[in-house]
Amino acid sequence: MAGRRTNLALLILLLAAVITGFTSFALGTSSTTAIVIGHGILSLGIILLAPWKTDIARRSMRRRGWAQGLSLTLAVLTGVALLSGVLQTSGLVSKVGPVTMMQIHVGSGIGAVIALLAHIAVRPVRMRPVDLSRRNLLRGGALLGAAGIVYLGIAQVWRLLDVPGAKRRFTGSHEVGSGDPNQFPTTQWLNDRVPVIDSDSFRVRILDTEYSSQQLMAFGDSMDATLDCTGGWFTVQSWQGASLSRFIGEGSGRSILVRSVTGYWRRFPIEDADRLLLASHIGGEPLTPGHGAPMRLVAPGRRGFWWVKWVDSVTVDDVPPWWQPPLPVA
Ligand SMILES: Nc1nc2c(c(=O)[nH]1)N[C@H]1C(S)=C(S)[C@@H](COP(=O)(O)O)O[C@H]1N2
Ligand SMILES: [Mo]
Repeated sequence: MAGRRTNLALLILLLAAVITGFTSFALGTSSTTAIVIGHGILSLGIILLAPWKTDIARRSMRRRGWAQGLSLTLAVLTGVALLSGVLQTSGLVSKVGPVTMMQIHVGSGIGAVIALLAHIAVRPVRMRPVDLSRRNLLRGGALLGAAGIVYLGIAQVWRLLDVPGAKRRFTGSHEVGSGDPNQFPTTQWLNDRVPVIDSDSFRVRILDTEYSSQQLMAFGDSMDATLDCTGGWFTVQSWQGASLSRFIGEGSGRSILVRSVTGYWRRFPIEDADRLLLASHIGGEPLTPGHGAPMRLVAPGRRGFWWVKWVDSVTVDDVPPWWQPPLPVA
């Protein structure tokens, strides 16, 4: 009975941790604070249940074979995801060799879910009415309360040690090189590559007209905005170029499609036109190739993956803005 309860609690916590983790990536606007904190607390709840789970696991050790290997894989992946998550919040170690702490965290997290689904297929956990008894709900509440205290405790330790993670943004990201265009990383979403483009002859097509980067710059629009990558860092910079509202009026369609020469794209609600800047410059200097030269999108309030680089076309159509994968697929 107690074993079943622990297993069920672990299952719910892990799924909830994955859903909140995914959501804080996909949204990342000002409303995500609670989700990011919730992700931390749910995940710490998993650590608190570890002693009970170890007990259950020890008892079922007699069953050998690949099912046991699967359990072990699940335990290791969960452990790595938890450890890398806590380390990520500290900001102390951002890389292990060529991979970032956030990549380890997301990779092991996705791996853990796959192992979990396989584990459930082998050893199903069935819900019973007693699982939702008052007593069990109170137990769940107490567990989350304890996890909340651990969460605050860790935050307090980071503050006392004055580690970089003490000054995180509400998305969980750490600040790098704000105000200095040469001091923040260049990143690609998955495996996109910096294309070779001749900035002088390149033209971006906005609706039906082509513009050079000089022409864009001549519009003279400027905006201070925070680029916040799901990789776990953010930077505040000043960007120059042309606001999309100069070309796109409300009512001309439902969404704005911004495409890169690489094939990467994102779709925005038409109402966002006056909040989106097609930038050719940063801090008054031309963009570097890594940062999206000749022109890249600046999308304040949205996570970095919306900030399409090497933009070659901006079009308007009647496709609803939500008709796209929540995270880029290429
Ligand atoms: N074409 C294209 N644009 C892209 C990406 C990409 O892979 N391809 N990555 C996005 C991601 S995930 C981030 S965080 C920002 C990074 O911008 P930066 O390299 O200037 O820091 O660019 C975005 N724009
Ligand atoms: Mo990113």
